[in-house]
Amino acid sequence: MENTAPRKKRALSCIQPSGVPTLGNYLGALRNWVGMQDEFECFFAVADLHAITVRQEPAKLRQQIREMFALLLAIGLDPEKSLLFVQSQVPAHSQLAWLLACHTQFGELSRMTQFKDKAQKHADNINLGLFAYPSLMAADILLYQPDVVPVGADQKQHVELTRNIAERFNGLYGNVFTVPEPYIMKTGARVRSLQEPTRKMSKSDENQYAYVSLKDDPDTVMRKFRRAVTDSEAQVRYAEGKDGINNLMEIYSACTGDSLEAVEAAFAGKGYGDFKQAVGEAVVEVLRPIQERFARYMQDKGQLDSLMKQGAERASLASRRTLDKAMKKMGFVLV
Ligand code: ATP
Ligand code: LTN
Repeated sequence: MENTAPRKKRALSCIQPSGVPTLGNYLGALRNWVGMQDEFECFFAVADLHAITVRQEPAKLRQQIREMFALLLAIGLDPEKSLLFVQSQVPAHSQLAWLLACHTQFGELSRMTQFKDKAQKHADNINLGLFAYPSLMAADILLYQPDVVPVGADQKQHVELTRNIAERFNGLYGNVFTVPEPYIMKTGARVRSLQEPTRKMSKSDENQYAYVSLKDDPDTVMRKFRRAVTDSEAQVRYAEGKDGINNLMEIYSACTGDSLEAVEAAFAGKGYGDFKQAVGEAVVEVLRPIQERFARYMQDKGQLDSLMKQGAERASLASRRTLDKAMKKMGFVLV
C-alpha cells in the first residue's frame, strides 16, 4: 500500500563537549530536543570537532565526549527515535566543511559574535578553526537536509550564515541543500550568567559561580543561587535594568512552567532570599532525574560504545549521500 503520510520534517542540532553542560544548555536547547522527537525526524550530535577551536586536554576531551553522549541519553533522547552520534566519527563533516569554507566570505565570518567573544577570551590562540567554525557548523547542518535547527538564541547568527551558504551553493551548482530555519524556543532561550547577568551562561566560564552545571549536586546548586547577583530594589518583578532578577525569574518560569506574571504575583512582598531559595529548589528538582539516569549510562561503557557505533554508522550513510551529491555538482570525479 502506498504510504500517503507526509514526510516528517527534519530537525538537526549539536552540542559541543567543551565542558559539563549548563542549565542554559539544557533549558535553551537540550530540553527542547527531547520534545521534538515525535514530531520531527531528528539528528543530534556531540560536536567534538568544534570543541577543539579552543585548546583541550586530550584525556579530558575524551571523557567529556563520552559524558555528553551519555547525557543526551539521560535527558531522554531515544536512539530508537532519533539519530544520535559523535561528529568526529562521521568523516563527511570535515570533508564538506572544506567545500563550504570555499564558499564562505572573510567578511561574513568577521561579523560573527561568537568569534569576536571567543577571540577576546582566548587572545593567545585565535586560530583558523575558530574563525572558520561556522563553515563546519554549516556542514553539520546541511549534510542531513534538515528543515529546522533547534538552538538557543546565541546561535541564530550561525544558522543564518548557514542559510546564506546553502543558497549561494544551490545558486551556483543547482539544488543540493535544503535551506533550514533556526528554531528558537521562547522559554529558556537565553539563560544568563548568575554573576554577570548581561552575558549568557556559558559552560566554559572561568568563574564556576556564573553557571549551574547539570552535574552540580543539590548543595552546590543552592549555594550558587544564593550567591547570584541581583539588585538593590528587593522586589521580584520583571523590568528593564533588573538583569539578575529577570534571569532568575526566567529560570524559575522555565523550570516550573509558571508564567512571569504568576512568578511576580507569587513572590510579591517576599525578599530575594526566599526567591533565590525557591529558584534553587526548582532547579534541583529538574536536575534530579537526569543525574540519576546519567550515572547509570556512565556505568555501562559497553552499551555507550555500542550506541555510539550504531549512530556513527547510520550518520555516515546519511551524510555520504549529500556529500557525494555536492562533490559531483562541483565537478569532482567520484570513483
Ligand atoms: P561554550 O561555553 O563552550 O561556548 P556553550 O555553553 O555556549 O559553550 P554550546 O555547546 O556552544 O554551549 O551550545 C549548545 C546549545 O546550547 C546551543 O543550541 C546553544 O544555543 C545553547 N545555549 C548555550 N548557552 C545558552 C544559554 N545561556 N541560554 C540558552 N541556550 C544556550
Ligand atoms: N555552534 C553550536 C554548536 C553546533 C551546532 C551545530 C548547533 C555545532 N554544530 C549544528 C546546531 C547545528 C554552539 O556553539 N552552540
